[in-house]
Amino acid sequence: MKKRYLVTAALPYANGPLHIGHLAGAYLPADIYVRYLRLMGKDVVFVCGSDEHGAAITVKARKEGTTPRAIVDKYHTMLKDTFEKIGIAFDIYHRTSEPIHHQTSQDFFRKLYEKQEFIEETTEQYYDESVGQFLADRYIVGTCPICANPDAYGDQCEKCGSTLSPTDLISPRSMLSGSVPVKRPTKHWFLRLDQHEQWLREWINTGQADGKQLHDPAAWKNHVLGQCNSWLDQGLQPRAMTRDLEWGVAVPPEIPGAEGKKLYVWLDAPIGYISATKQWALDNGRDWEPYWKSDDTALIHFIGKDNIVFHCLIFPAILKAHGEFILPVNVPANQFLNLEGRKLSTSKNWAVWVHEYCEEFKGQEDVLRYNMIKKMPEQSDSEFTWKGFQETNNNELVNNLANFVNRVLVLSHKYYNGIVPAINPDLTFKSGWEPDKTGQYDEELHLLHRKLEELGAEIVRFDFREALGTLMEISSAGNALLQFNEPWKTEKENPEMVKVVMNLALQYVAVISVAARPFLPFAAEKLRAMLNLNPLQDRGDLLDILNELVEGNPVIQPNHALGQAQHLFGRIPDEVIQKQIDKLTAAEQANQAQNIQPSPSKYAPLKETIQFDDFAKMDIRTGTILTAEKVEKSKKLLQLSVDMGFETRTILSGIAEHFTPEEVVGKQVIVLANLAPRVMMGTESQGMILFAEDAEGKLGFVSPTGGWPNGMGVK
Ligand code: B3M
Ligand code: ZN
Repeated sequence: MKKRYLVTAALPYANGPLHIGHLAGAYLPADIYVRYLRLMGKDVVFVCGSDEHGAAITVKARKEGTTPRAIVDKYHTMLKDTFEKIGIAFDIYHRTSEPIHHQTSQDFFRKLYEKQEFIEETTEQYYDESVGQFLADRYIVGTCPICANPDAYGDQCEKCGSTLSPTDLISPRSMLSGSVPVKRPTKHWFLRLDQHEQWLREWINTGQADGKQLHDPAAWKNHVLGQCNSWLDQGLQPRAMTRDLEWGVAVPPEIPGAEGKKLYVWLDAPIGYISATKQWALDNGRDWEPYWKSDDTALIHFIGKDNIVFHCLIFPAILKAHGEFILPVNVPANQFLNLEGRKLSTSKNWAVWVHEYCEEFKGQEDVLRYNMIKKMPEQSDSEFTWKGFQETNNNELVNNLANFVNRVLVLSHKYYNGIVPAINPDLTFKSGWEPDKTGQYDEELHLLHRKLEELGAEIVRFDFREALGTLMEISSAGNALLQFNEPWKTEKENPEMVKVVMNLALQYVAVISVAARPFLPFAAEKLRAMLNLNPLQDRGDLLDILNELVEGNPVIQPNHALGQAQHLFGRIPDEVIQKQIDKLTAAEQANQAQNIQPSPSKYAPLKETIQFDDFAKMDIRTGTILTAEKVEKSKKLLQLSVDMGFETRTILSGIAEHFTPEEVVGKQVIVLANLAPRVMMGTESQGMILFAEDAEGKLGFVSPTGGWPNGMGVK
């Protein structure tokens, strides 16, 4: 058992608002986990903050004709405010533009530099002569070599999902000026990830490093381990940890060649967890170091699945290379949440923005939390629909929880003037846990104790959907307790038994007022007020009631004066839901309007004019496909062997969704034969096959007529 916990949630880029996918992916699971630890009296620090560097922010600043500072100031404030409104209870929500973060990151870089954890390499990078700036990955766009998407980024093609590097792009152009970039030598510092591959593989799969058992791999999610091992199986390569950028954490100036160089955002951002902890310690007169350097600390990162490699391989390598820091004991990454059958998309405004929700559903923040937990993509992607949101609210929060609480308070005021009745605990009644089960007061309190232990175990193993279900089981059993004993009928003839039933029902409500806290923090506060109990301290409150229940003692005492009943949740009418669905329809129509090409609509816009010399560099040949097979773990790729006349080549082509292997074997094709080879899914692809693509993205073969020999030039 660890002495203390340091829990992090992924630092959101300060270049846009929060949507429900972010909430369900990283922030809500982290909040539930931390709130529970606090209720159990654990020493836990929960850190997050805005990720304010990286090309995504400078690109947005350029697009909006403003500065990166203005962008991050706007969105940091919005993000911080949204997290507060939806009840994510960080101990600190920091930001990486703060000086303490720059200092911390630079100290980290110095340490790795002094320990020779970097190799210095001068490589050819794209440079925009018209702007006078080297181009980071996101600043370069061009044609994807896999699917021929003309607007692929230098690091990723958003159309086919391939991970690219800038030199893979065909006809690269600068995002800054649209001009064709040139290559210039530039020096960067590469972290020797390859040197960490061995211990990372062992640590991920056995939990062991430096002869110590640091974590239990059985407690890690399979999809997390799977993604890490597929990266490890491809072999870890040295990775540049600096960039030529204007905005970011400067490479320590005393290091030769540091001029104009900034830390790669994925080096400085996770260090943001450490600088946030340092700031928290300064703000609270605490010592930050035990939370990051003591083996008694459990370090846990809550993230979405697109950040797994950075949190399970790259950041641990950086922490270990530094030498003074602990490693995470778990990284329970969630999968993705989809919206009305589609992937959430910031750029397409296909999203439910949390700040808009908090505006339009004021006072119903817990309803969104409840729905996000019910639909939490813990092991696989899941789906949010507004209809489902309405049904869940009306059938579960209103008909089960709110209805139960209201009945108990109203009847307690009706029969006992709002005073918790003293009872004879030996009287029996009908238990609410199963039909025809005789209930005995002490035993029922022990049953509540067991349910709370079950709920705790589910939270500790990150089964938050299960844990929410267990909470609602308590409410359902409470409803059944009333339903089976019908106090409204039996109170006259059997008042003493009814006192026991109503007292017990009040124990259920008091237990829920604490156990609901991690999931429904606002409702928990309302329940405390209805019961006229002290507000939760969020420090051991659940541990206290567990200690009472295990002894068969009540949680709310006889003769205690209750507060007034209030409606915990209200029904959501169809028109409210329809309004939200209309908003999404409008977003979809706006997208379609934006995507409609200017007429003639079926032709792609011409690219910018090139010189003959540009074309002359390309060596295009005829070839014939000899064999074709699907590439394991790739939806897009076929691996082809192509007879080039003068040799046979292996070419990976992103056509698996267009043609079966059988359809392409024997086809004569046109091949861009002098395209730099590149490794994809572990195989080197030596060239690119050209296809025609129509307005709907359908591909067609392009080949010379009349059985042309292979290897012949195409001019
Ligand atoms: N901002 C990426 C993201 O928002 C990045 C997370 C950093 S956590 C150190 O997905
Ligand atoms: Zn592509």
